[in-house]
Amino acid sequence: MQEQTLAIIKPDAFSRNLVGPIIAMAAEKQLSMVAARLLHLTRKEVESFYYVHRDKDFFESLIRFMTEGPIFVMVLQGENALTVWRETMGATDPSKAEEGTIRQRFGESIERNAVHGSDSPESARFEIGFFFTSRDLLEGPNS
Ligand code: FUP
Repeated sequence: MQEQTLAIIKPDAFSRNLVGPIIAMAAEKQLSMVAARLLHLTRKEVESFYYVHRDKDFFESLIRFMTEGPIFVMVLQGENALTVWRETMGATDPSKAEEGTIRQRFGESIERNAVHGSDSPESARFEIGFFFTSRDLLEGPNS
């Protein structure tokens, strides 16, 4: 099934110039970029994006991290894109991530874990809509 997922290269990876290597890893898995933006999130934006985690004790720290520098946000499209991208990222905690995954290679901690990927079709819809309009998508419903 062709799917679209929202992927973020987080401030830790962006600041270490890892956008290129991470995009290359997506391409190797046949995931195509159909939209992309560079931006530096505000506190309010991170609070909304990570709304489901608002009651967690790591929330404050997560906001500080996600606002510390620019991020690269993209929509990846391909066969089973959600699962394929999550497998390419590896486990949330880099110390538990499989060999060769992005988080195992580039993640520094459970918080500074290099990348984000939508975890369900519902969150993919919300997250893509959070950053992009259908006009931004190369192969969206309006193209
Ligand atoms: P994931 O879907 O793998 O990104 O993981 P979660 O949705 O569980 O968590 C979202 C983000 O919250 C993680 F990417 C990093 C942060 N987090 C922490 O900082 N500490 C934790 O213990 C768990 C998650």
